[in-house]
Amino acid sequence: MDHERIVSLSKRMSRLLRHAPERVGLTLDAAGWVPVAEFLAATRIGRDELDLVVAGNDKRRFAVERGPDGVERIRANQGHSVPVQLGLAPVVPPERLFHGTGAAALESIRATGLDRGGRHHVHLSADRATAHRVGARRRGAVVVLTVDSAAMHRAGHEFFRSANGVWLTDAVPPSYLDVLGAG
Ligand code: HQG
Repeated sequence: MDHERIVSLSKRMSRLLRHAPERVGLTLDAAGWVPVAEFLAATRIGRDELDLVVAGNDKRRFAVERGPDGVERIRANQGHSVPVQLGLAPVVPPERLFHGTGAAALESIRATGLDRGGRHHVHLSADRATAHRVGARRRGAVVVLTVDSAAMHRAGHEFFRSANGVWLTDAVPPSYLDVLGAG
């Protein structure tokens, strides 16, 4: 399977497992899982294709495992807009985290901080380079904001780390953002 096909399948799988399972008649369980067999039947994706997407995914967007009932299941590791409980335990964040975005969002972010929009959490990166890649998906110039995650944590904000290393938190108030030093 060529790279383009893998990327397009991965996007389709993300859409279904994070945002719109009902589009192919699927229902996710409370933690976002769906049996692999059901997923394959509903999407007409082949088993080999699914394995390639899951194993070859640059960001480990999907998890496949056997549930307590022995049934093999799949879910997206993060990024949902449908209500799911990923069951992540709060963890102590590093001193600083990063958020990459487009210059057009800066003014609004300065005023209100980072909000989670349609997703469950604000997504933060552990390093600048990753944040830059996330921001590069936006139109226009990329800006990388530094988040004072240590201070947020001291003030009682909870942080989670998804299975693929994305840092998640509810919201980042403007006072914890270094927007001036963005770049
Ligand atoms: C922006 C990718 C104006 C925010 C990545 C972002 C990530 C504001 C956009 C994951 C704002 C939301 C998530 C405010 C936030 N005013 N704009 N107050 N607060 N924004 O796609 O972080 O490929 O929901 O800067 O690796 O870009 O999907 O979030 O630009 O982990 O696996 O609102 O997506 O992973 O956009 O990306 P998104 P994101 P995947």
